[in-house]
Amino acid sequence: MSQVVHLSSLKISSLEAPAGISSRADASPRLSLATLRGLPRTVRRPGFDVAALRPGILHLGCGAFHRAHQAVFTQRAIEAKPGAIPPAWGIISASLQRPTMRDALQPQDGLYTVLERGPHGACATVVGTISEVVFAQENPAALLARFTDPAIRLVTLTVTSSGYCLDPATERLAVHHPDIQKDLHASLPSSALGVLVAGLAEVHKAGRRPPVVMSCDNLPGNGRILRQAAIDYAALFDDELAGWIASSVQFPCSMVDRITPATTEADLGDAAAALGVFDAAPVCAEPFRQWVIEDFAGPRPAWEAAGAEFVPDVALWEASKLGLLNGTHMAIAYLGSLAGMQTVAEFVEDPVFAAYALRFMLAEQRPTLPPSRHDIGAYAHQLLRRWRNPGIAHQLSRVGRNGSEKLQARLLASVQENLEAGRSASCTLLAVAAWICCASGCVGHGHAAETQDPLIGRMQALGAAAGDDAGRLTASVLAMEDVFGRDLPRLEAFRVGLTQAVGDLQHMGPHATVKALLASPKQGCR
Ligand code: CS2
Repeated sequence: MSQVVHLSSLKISSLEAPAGISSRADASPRLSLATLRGLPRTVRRPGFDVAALRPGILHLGCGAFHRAHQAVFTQRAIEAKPGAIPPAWGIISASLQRPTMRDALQPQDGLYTVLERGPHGACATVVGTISEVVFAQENPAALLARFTDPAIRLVTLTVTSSGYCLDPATERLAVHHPDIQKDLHASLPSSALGVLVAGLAEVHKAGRRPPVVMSCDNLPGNGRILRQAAIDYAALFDDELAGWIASSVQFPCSMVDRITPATTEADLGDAAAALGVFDAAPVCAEPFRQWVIEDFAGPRPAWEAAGAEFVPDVALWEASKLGLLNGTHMAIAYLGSLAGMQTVAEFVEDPVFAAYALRFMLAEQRPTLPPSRHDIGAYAHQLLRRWRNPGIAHQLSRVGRNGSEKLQARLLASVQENLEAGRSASCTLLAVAAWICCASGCVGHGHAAETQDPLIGRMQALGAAAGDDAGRLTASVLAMEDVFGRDLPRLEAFRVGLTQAVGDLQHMGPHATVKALLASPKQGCR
């Protein structure tokens, strides 16, 4: 049973913890197997022998989301099967880009704290399922050796949509992507796709049964996309391997959900206060967590005992989550930034913006979902409650990162479908327009905010050339085929609506623009 601890501070600093380790690490004793037993009783500890845990999963991308989601589900699943001695399903987690997590977790024997923050308080749980962290760039050979260990039955990924190195127009591997090119010329790979295919190649060479490979990223049909990207990568040098991956490796799709903001200095302080020892890698998350996984064959943790659902097809869950949660997140990130706000909660506390978010979800995303018995109205209202959670300071700057790579699945697909069906898409057009204003720097009466995006240089140049001419800005941005494709910019209703929305945002600012939009006739919003 978890116990609620009222942690010293629920006020969140906007400062991200520098490199995950603070100077306080030197002064206090550290969270580790040695200090685990002495933790206060208010802290929930792993209900199994952490030191005896045997690895069964290799994970690529040891970020905050993985540690707040899959590692927690796995801990609960192991706890639900006390008979398995010594317990299996420890996770070997690979950091692909930075050594930060390896450096933070290694001295802690892989242990870290999840600070679960709800509206009425927080509780601290120490998670013990990460058996080892490997930094791929420093030690690709070690990572490959772990991959080919026959005990590894599952390979999972959280590398964000950018980590798949996809061509947005085709959703196939972008062969000329610098990370892919670098890997193709290196003796050992370090990109997610490179590591995955090199690992599978070794397993194939050894004539062994391949592990099940599961994407846990927010992409539509994430398993199918990953499977195709792995086949494309392998086909660059070995057709036979590509064929074996296509015929023998399972890539189930999955829908993952838990709001997990970046760890802040305040979180480090709260974790230390709850534990009485220093933890360099705490992660904070909302109480809600969901995982819907496409059925697959083969051994796995009893994740269903931890609340995961196994279903024949995750498409509906995926579509609702991407459209309603992740799509609205983008609208919130850019409109909220233009309004000078910092967090998702701040945005949905404003009644005008909250009404906009609801209309966006119910009138524009709902009609594009596959037919089902799911209560999408209830889902949308639950999302509003989750976003309002005062314990979670989800930074708009973080939610709005890499928008150019996320627009297609989260906003553009539904705009196109709605406009082609003759339905309204004005809320979604406004969200796309807000991204254009933020990324180009042409914010008019809105607040300027730093936007992180791989295309930021191109967007800023287009903004500088267009000045305050909304028509010119929109036309030049729509010519970016790698973001908008060819078909959508040809739709007159899209071009005209988007130009109007960019102009309105620049002249009236986000709040007055949203108010005016809400005054226009409603469609299907309950
Ligand atoms: C967010 C997601 O940053 C983003 O793109 O929309 O990280 C979101 O918080 C998670 O998918 C919630 O499960």
